[in-house]
Amino acid sequence: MAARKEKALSRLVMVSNRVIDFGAASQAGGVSVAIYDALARHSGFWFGWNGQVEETETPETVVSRDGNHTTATIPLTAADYNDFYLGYSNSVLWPVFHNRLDLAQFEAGYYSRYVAVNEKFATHLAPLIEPDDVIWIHDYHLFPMALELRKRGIENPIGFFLHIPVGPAQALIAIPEHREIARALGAYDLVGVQTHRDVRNLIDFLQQSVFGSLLPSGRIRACDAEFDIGCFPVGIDSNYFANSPITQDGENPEASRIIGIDRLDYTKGLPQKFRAFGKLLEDCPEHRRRIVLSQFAPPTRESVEAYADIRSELESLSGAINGRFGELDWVPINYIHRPIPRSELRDVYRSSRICWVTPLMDGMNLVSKEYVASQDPKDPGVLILSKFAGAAEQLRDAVLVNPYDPNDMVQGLRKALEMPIDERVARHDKLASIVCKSDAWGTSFFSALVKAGKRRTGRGQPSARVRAAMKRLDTVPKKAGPKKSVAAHVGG
Ligand code: ADQ
Repeated sequence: MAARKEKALSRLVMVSNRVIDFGAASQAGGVSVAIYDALARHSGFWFGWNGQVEETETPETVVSRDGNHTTATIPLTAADYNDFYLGYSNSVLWPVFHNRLDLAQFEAGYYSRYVAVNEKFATHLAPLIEPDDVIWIHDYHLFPMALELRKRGIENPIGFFLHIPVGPAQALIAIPEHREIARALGAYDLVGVQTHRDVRNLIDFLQQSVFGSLLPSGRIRACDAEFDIGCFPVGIDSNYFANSPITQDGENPEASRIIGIDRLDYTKGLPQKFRAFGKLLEDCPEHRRRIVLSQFAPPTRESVEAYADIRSELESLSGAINGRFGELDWVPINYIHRPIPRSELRDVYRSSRICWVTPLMDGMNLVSKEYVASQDPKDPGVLILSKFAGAAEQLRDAVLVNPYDPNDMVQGLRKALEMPIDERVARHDKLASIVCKSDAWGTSFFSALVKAGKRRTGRGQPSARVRAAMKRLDTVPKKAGPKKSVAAHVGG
């Protein structure tokens, strides 16, 4: 296999369902962005699905390089795509982990295909692994990956990071295969989640599902295995976003822009946002003509029914609000159904007076951090953030709102619109200091994983190659970087 000849295939092995084309700006999504940024600082490669559907059960692994990045990918079959990706991953695990049991579709055949694709990934990945590699698996599509890799003799440290939130245990145990999922976690050395809320929910789930217990050492014992659970809030490359020359509301001083940037997903609270915006225009006529809501929301997973529903709901809501309040020279909601090219993102953030982030539940929410990092510190915009986004655990100085409560949403919006400059600057200073520190995500997870791997194998010192990698990571230049990790470990 071509991959075996690749000398550079070692170090940090990132595995996620989907590997993006590094050159394509349109492939928006928080997981890809986070992995891409982390791999820019580590040697290693990224393994996963290439986004193609091909009818072969024995695909070949294709290894390619783009600049410093190396990827190893395989295609999926149509059945994989339907039952593993759209089915079990996005119609069972995604809604349930976001506490939307009402949208879950438990169909026969989904779970067996979910396991089969994890087996397929493991079969193709195992031959690429070298003895000193550190393996980092991402997200809910791949819970069983470590188990499958261990079955194939892989003894390397394997970590898992869940990008989405962990819903309450009562929701999770409604998944018919919840015990299998809990058991699968036991094959990892370290399981990382975004927030302290998620750590609590995950421990609660393990206790209720498989009688897991929290040991005095801080490690978790479940299904004859011991592993660490830690909280590692995902960060962004804040230096990149801090570098925008545009000033606030540059191109249209008449109307202040309120920006929304989300994937079109029912978890993002978009109907709640549109309704609250209509209510503000209704209740506060003085703001009419003075503000525009620009909402970018590219569609994802359109073949899943709940996603088609949200699309038509938003189209009808924006149409109704624009029809009711719009005028010849002013359209209140600018609803754009495609991604912003990444190269334009920071300028759009910087030229927007407010960023309005309203998820009903979200693992972290990178948009909120990107907006903060993009602001002019002397004349910053205001972040309005749902208290149910993981980011709200860190970004306490945003204007925090409850997206379920229209009155609270309108009040938050008014507060942001009317906020005096000194308060904007004071809040932004505090937010920016936290966002700058969040660059340490990849480094802190990697270091914790290496340590957790040693605990499992009882091995002494890490090898020279792992030590060199850790040293390199410690010397990554940071803007105002703290040496200590922002992660708060439960285990060790
Ligand atoms: P997402 O649900 O995709 O991520 P988010 O964290 O907001 O959500 O990340 C979105 C990323 O994609 C951002 O970097 C953003 O700039 C980009 N993006 C989103 N919409 C875009 C658009 N319209 N045009 C261009 N770019 C767009 C998942 C979890 C989150 C978690 C991340 C990372 O659901 O909770 O924060 O992973 O762990």
